[in-house]
Amino acid sequence: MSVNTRRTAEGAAVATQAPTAPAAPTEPTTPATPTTGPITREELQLASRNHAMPLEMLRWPVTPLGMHYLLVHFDVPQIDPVSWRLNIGGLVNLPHEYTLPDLQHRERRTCAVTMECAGNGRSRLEPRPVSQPWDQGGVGTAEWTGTPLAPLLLDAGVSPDAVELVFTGTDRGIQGGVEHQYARSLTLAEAMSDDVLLAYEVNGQVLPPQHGYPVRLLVPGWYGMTSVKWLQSIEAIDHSFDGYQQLDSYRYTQDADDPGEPVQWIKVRSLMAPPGVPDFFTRQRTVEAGPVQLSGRAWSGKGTVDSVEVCVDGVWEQAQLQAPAGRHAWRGWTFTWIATPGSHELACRATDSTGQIQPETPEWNYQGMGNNDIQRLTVTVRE
Ligand SMILES: Nc1nc2c(c(=O)[nH]1)N[C@H]1C(S)=C(S)[C@@H](COP(=O)(O)O)O[C@H]1N2
Ligand SMILES: [Mo]
Repeated sequence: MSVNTRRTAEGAAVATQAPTAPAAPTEPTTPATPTTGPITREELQLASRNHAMPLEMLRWPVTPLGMHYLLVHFDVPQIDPVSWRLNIGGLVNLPHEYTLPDLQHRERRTCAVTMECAGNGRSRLEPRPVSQPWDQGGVGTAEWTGTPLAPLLLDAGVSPDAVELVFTGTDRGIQGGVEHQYARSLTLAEAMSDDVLLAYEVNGQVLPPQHGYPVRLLVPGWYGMTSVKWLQSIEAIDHSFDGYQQLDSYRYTQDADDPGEPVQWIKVRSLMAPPGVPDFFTRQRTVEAGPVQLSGRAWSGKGTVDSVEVCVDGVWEQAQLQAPAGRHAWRGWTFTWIATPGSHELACRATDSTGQIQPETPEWNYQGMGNNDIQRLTVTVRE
């Protein structure tokens, strides 16, 4: 398989050659090359389809539905729940076909999970990878309800020859010149983790169409691309999955030809709910002088958040931490700031139990993945 310049960021159209396909794909119009230029019409188109969580929603421990971020590569499919089936097959002893009620009648579990798009923070890189141009709001926490995946895999009897499971969604489109259904894989061990769910409800409601109705995979701790929406099949295979969303996209790479490393666990990050009142156009903040309660949330996919620090005009101090809403959910933090008149710079950063800390400046990569750089905001304090 010729990968040529196929490796690109999430959602980006890319100048590419057809790998070995007989018919050349339609020539994409946007170059994938990172740019320092203004936001393009294609980026605006993606940004308005795939909305962020407004940062004031950090005040809620569970993000209200509709305020959770959204990322859809292709079109939201329209799925008839009556004819919908989930197929489990490939290298298994007993292939299964499940209806929605079949899954709903199995063990039911609810879990608060912080999900973040791997491309969150992408537009803050320089030069900027041309794709969904997230600033910082590509994150949210929801209470997902579903059935654990592991018992379904045990029922299917995955063959000892199987090394990975491929999760395929119903949605189809073209990315990097390759037409495919959205699909991602996990190793058998990863898929058997007790945390992994097939979710059919979110925040106590039926999954809305945009979040994967009727059933999505949910892999807590991993960046969002792993949690395949509109799930249609799970297939056990005896090799490493080489689908576009696995091998070409979601890699930490330095250029178009670098195979790089796979994007997996969510890096440590904290964000602050912007204090005071915003300016409509610039979003700059204004607060009254005196004690100001700063607050926000912090999370890490692999470890647990051990500390959050707040920086006022270059001086770091510890914030107070709250208990997380769940093992895979963010935890709240607060900090009382005595605001004095003038202009001030605020920042926050988290450290997790694996020793990861947020970087001062973004760590650049070609696809704009996993940028967890420190949030900074300028606040004007009035007498
Ligand atoms: N089938 C399918 N699953 C998908 C996607 C997609 O486009 N198609 N996008 C992925 C990405 S990149 C992210 S970040 C999350 C977003 O989930 P949400 O829109 O429910 O927040 O879904 C993932 N699952
Ligand atoms: Mo994503």
